[in-house]
Amino acid sequence: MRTETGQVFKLKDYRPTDFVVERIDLTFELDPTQTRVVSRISLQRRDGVAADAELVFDGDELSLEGLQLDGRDIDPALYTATPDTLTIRELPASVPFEITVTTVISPQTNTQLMGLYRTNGVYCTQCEAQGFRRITYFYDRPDVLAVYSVTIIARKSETRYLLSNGNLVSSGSLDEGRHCATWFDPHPKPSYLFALVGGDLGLIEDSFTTMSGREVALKIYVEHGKENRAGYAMDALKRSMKWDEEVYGLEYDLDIFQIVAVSDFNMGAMENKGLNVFNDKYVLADPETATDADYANIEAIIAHEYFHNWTGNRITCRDWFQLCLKEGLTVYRDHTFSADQRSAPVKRIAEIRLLKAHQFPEDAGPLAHPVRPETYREINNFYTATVYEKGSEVVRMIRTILGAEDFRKGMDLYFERHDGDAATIEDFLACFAEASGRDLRQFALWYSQAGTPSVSVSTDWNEAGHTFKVTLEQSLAATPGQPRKALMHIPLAYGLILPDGSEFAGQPSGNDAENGVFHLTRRKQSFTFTGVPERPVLSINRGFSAPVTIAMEQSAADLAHIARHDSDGVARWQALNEQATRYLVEASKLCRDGRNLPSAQKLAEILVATASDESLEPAFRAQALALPAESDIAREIGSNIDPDSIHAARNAVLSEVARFGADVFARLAGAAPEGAYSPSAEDAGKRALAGAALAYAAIADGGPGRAMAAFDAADNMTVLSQALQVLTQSFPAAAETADALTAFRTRFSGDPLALDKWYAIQAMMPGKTTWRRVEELLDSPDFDRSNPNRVRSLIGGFSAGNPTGFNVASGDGYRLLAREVIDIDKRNPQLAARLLTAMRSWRSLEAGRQEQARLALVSIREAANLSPDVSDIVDRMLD
Ligand code: 0A1
Ligand code: ZN
Repeated sequence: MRTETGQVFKLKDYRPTDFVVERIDLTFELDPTQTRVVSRISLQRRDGVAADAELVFDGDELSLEGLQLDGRDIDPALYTATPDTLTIRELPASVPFEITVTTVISPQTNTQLMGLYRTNGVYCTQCEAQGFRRITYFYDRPDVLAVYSVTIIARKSETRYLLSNGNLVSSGSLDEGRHCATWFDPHPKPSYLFALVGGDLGLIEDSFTTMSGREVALKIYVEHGKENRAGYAMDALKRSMKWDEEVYGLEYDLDIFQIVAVSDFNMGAMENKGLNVFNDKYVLADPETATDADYANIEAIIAHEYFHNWTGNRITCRDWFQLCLKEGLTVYRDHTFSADQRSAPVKRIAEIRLLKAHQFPEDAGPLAHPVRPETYREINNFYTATVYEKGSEVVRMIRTILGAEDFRKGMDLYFERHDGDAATIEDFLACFAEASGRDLRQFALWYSQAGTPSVSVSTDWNEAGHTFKVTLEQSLAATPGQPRKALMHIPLAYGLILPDGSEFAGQPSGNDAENGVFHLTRRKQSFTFTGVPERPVLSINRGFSAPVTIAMEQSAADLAHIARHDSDGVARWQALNEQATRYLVEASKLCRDGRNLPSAQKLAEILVATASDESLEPAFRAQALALPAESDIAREIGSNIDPDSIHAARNAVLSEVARFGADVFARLAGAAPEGAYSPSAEDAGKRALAGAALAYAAIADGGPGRAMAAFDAADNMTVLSQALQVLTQSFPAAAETADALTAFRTRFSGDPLALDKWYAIQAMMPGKTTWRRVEELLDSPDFDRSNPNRVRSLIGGFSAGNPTGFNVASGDGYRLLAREVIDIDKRNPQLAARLLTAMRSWRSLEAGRQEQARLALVSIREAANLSPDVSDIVDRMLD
């Protein structure tokens, strides 16, 4: 077990390796506890490197079994091997040479799920970011690109399939019931993209003909008996391949593309070249066990990993500081793919919600870091919402600034110039600057400055002169390590909506606005529109063109005007959401002070009107009905947060809306798409609307009858879990709720993914005693602490998805999390560190809870043998 070393890695310290690797030939003899790995590496000293320079390879918990130079054992005096480095001295100065490294590793006892491990009897690897060094000593860094040949030897009985990257070269039988396979990947790649799988799995197959007419074999491997749940993933894969050809002209480049679904996985999925490994949650779906959201996630993640083939694999990162080069860009690509496959505004609304829920709090707290960090202690802790989601927003802004045509030119140049490279953000930006002739130097600050900029907006209507002036002013608060910030380039899409709902077409003065976008580059800027016939309403940051917060005094009537008339659907939702947020923030504060709440009638009217507006698509109406979550309200309040008053205020509003729209909700709750279940966006939207309406209708009923009836009648997981959530959220103490939970458990006891939902739904039940329920569930016989999905469902669901339950004033929620983090850290540091980030906003709580949270964090910091992962997070949180 690695423990904390306190080492800090810095972007400015980057330098290339002393030796260049050309080829690596790996042979694995698979065995649960004694897997032998022989690695033959062709190397050459880099030009200009001193003749006495040592070769230093990375390792992690390794022990060396053999070491040769050009086939002959190396004198032990000429090398030093520790569990985490192998240093070889006196190597040839000018001629190429070959090093052979032998290690023996134990996949069965590898509980970190990094390197080679076993999950449900299947051998599988996870090498990003630094897992390869747990397999063999190597230059485990992304700028070392080599051609890999991999031979796998294993017992036939337990490994029907032996897989690695690239194309299959040969396979055959060996003695003693063993067999072997050799794979060759012609595309040079970094070690983090290496993959190996050996297991007895089920398989579904298909094929795809690329735009140049090549046939690619498509294979998805799943646990036996689950083959019929992999069809949607296969369909999503083919649509992704087609989309990348049509939208970016990018074709797949091997004869085979394989996906393996495993049940123990730390993240969502991994883009290993030609052999993606997936958390089975993001592959397996059928109507009985998966929700519409699960289908949408599968589509997005299949696309994401496939798109990495070009943005990540063909062009990779020079170092881990550049992680957003592949992740931000690939998230941007999967977002636009999903928008094209589904309703674009609804997809965008979901993205905005997610960004605000996860990235904004990260950027506002102790874990804030730039999209491209400049230092890290543990790279695993930088697979964050900032790198991924804000990274994607930054790419989206480049497109907004350049326009579609120049953006595509920039992308083309990037592929043309950097194919086969390990590149940097500077390389990436240079392509867009060159393709468009624009200066992106100020824009580049989005990569280096952490924090969410704030833009205050004021307007001035001159009735007599028919002019309308918009003044924007930007600011950016200090973040850890960045006390002072430079001015950013913020592109803000806008519209001026006239009283009749039409849009004013004129341009403002000056040249800081272009194609409906204000370019805010100075601290304060004004834009004056002339010849405006009547007082317009300003719609700003349309479509969330920049990931900023907007501070503007805008009347409820103006927001309602935007909500009704904006030509941009996302902006209409933004206005509705703003109105709801304002009311809820105010109500929560009044609740905290023990005061009466004002009427929510106006809000109720607009929500009910939107819900029943048949001209709008159902998915949009469902989004409109979803009030800001308790965590959204807390974020807006910002400090001295009392989660109980937020909960009470939000419930009061829900009740008022429910009562006001009771008839509408009762009608909508009963509506369902016609025919058999289809995961199409259209049907999913109808179910989403019915589900949102059911929640309100049940509140208006004041009892669980309607939700229980929906639960009993449900013929798919979406409707079933919606009904169960209405029961657990609104009637936690009802006998019906207990019955429904028992029925759900009985029905899905043999289905881990469905059972995960049962754990998560209970973990999110509001109230002061939920922590006790969570403790009981931790002791359930099927609560498997080694399965990350199960752990995330229960502990993650509780700590990140249950504001009142987790933040119970006694501190029991924090203590529960602390105990579990310390325990999980012994086996799986990455998982433990990620769970702990649920406490990142602890300083914005009211004083009593803050103190309880601090004590829990201190108890973690003082625990023995903490991993670098957890100590990095806890130290930053307590700093
Ligand atoms: N590159 C993957 C994410 C990923 C990162 C680290 C992992 O290690 C456990 C696994 C996956 C992606 O963006 O999908
Ligand atoms: Zn990715």
